Amino acid sequence: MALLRVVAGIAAAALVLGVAELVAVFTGTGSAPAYALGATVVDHTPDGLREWAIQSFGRNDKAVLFVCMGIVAVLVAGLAGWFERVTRPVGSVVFAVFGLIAAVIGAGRVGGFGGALPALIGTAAGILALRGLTRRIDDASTPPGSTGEAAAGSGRLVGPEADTAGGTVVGAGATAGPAAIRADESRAMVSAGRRRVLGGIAATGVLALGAGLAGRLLGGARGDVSAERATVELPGPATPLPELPADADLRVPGLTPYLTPADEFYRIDTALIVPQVSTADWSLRIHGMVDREIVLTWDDLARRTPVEYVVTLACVSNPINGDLIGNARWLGYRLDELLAEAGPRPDADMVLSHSKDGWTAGSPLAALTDGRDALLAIGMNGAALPIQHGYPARLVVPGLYGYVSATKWVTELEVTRFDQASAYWTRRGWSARGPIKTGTRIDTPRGRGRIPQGRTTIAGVAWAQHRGITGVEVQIDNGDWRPARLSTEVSIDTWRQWVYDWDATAGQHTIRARAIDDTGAPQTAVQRDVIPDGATGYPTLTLQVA
Ligand SMILES: Nc1nc2c(c(=O)[nH]1)N[C@H]1C(S)=C(S)[C@@H](COP(=O)(O)O)O[C@H]1N2
Ligand SMILES: [Mo]
Repeated sequence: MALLRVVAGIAAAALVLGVAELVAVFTGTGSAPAYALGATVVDHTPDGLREWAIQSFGRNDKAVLFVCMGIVAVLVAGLAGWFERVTRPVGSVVFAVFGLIAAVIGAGRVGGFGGALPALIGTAAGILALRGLTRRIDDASTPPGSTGEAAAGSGRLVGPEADTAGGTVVGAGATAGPAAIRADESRAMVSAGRRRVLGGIAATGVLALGAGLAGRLLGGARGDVSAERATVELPGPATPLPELPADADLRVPGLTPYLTPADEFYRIDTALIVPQVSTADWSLRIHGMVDREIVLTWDDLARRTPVEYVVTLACVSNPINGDLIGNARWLGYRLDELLAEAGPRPDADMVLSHSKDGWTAGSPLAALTDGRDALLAIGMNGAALPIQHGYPARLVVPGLYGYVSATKWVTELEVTRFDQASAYWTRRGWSARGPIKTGTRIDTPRGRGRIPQGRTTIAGVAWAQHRGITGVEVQIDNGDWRPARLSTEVSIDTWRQWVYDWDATAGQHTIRARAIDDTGAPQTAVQRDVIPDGATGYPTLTLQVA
């Protein structure tokens, strides 16, 4: 019966989540406890652990989070079920405590009592199920009538389990005569009871699954904007992007292409459920330290003419030789023009951009107004923004790491000051300012592999957004730094490919690369971690040449 109690606890907890998922269809996806708790964990994960998770699991970091939460939930629910008794509802109390916490968090995330409903109603259903299942288990452990009669016959209680409510174990066969018959009867009743328990658990499981699936389907269908995105019409840019120079992409095997396809573009955000924002509901409010607050709707944007630029976006969490960087064509509206319409006050120095899901980035006002191609982007590589990359609108600012500039699902630009406001990651220990550091990556040869002797192409990409790359140098085994050949520069806002031909000799070799930006000085050799404002150091590759 102990195992059944554990399973009953887990089934009841599944019912909590399933019912909550269904209620959340009406109160908003953000209020489902699994999501609300997960998002809270994301917001409060210590930096070291988060970086480790991003770097170990990459794109799967969110899946790993949910699996870990699932394991904890199963353990807690199992224990709650194990300890629950009809006369001693410890497990129910555990459910209630977790349910209340989830309700408070859900209300907080959705901003209202409605957000508490999924957890409250789900928990109520779960506790009812747990009570019902426990009653059946307790009954099955102590068949009705057996107590008095057996006690009369043998002076002890008959019960097959040690965990009956107040019962002691007795070997039913140990008593002879009429008592043994009664024990047989009670054994039959026990197995009938056991069937009732199993039936109850199965029914709870089916209900949980049904409610959860229905919730997911209805909720997903309700908010999903992928159909809208597929048909949304984007205006053409004022001037079409000029053809890329022929040698902007050197097309070397193993080398990252100059333009990153949208479906290969790295994705980083705190969103456990990708926000679904319809153009009909979207607007951008520019407010704070401005002369005139303005609100732009999607239709307002449609009356303007967009521009298109190529910009290389990079994540501050990108380790040396990492792939949290990508280059795309962005279609959008110049932020300097939009901000000018609102008229930022002279003493403002920061724009705190807010997303639909409550995330924020703090960009220097100067970086958005100094003439660089900072955009409110609505298109990526010739199509509407992919939902994961911020549909319908996001920010793209050349030269700033994403965490201080690239707000996806953007809804507000709050003009303010660095000494008055701080953004999501700054509150968690990252630098308030995040200019992109000059960097390079070796793309090929990859890994610690073996390569054959002879002519070998070493190649990679280098970036120093909004300053520009003027050179890349390669060093073999602590030898002299030698210049690599660069692809044609498209703009100072995008990365450049580089290639170095090497005559590989047998043995082990260490290869390093370093980029040179417009200052003429190579990037720093000092090795530093990504926290608080981006990694530094040379990418290094060790090779065995056969
Ligand atoms: N709403 C929202 N926007 C966000 C983030 C986020 O967590 N939430 N992360 C930022 C970070 S850290 C980076 S590096 C870029 C990544 O953009 P991408 O996912 O389109 O590559 O988005 C930025 N915009
Ligand atoms: Mo990032």
